Amino acid sequence: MLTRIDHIGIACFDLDKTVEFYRATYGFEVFHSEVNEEQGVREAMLKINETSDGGASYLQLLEPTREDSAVGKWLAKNGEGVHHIAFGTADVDGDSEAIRGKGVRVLYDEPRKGSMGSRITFLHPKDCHGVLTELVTAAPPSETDH
Ligand code: V0V
Ligand code: CO
Repeated sequence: MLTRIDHIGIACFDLDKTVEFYRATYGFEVFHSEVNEEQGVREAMLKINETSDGGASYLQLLEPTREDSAVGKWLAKNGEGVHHIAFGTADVDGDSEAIRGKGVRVLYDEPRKGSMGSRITFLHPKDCHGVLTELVTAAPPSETDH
């Protein structure tokens, strides 16, 4: 069951400048940052609020580490902006299989490593009315590394 907006992924050319915009304009601070080489991103998570399911909602600012990454290709075509939305679930395996069974393309056979030790998968934007959609199961609090 999808229980929250886990994050909104925003593609940017310059992570440091974009982080500074969100800090100066809204007062959001970086909660966590990391490089995910598999996904080809350098990212900063800005926590917006905690949610009643024990999780939280974030903005995820994404700068590509290479031009041929998903975010690099998308930025070259579209410029900066909202790249994906992510729903939080306690069971990314079960929920993604159920959604696959409805005929939506799930991009990975098994969930992969996401931000802060989470497990993530993506649904093809062409099957989701133009929205690249991610499903996230957060790491248990003890495993969160930030
Ligand atoms: C591509 N398209 C999109 C899109 N990216 N539509 C909406 N939102 C997006 N973000 C459209 C694109 O305009 C094309 O439509 C069509 O899909 C095929 O795109 P393409 O440019 O040829 O690119 P592909 O097919 O090589 O790759 C697209 C997919 C790729 C979605 C398959 O971006 C992907 O694998 N994404 C999942 C991984 C990811 O995004 N990682 C970065 C975030 P037309 O022109 O044919 O109509 S990592 C992350 O979120 C982490 C680590 C986390 O949360 O923890
Ligand atoms: Co994401």
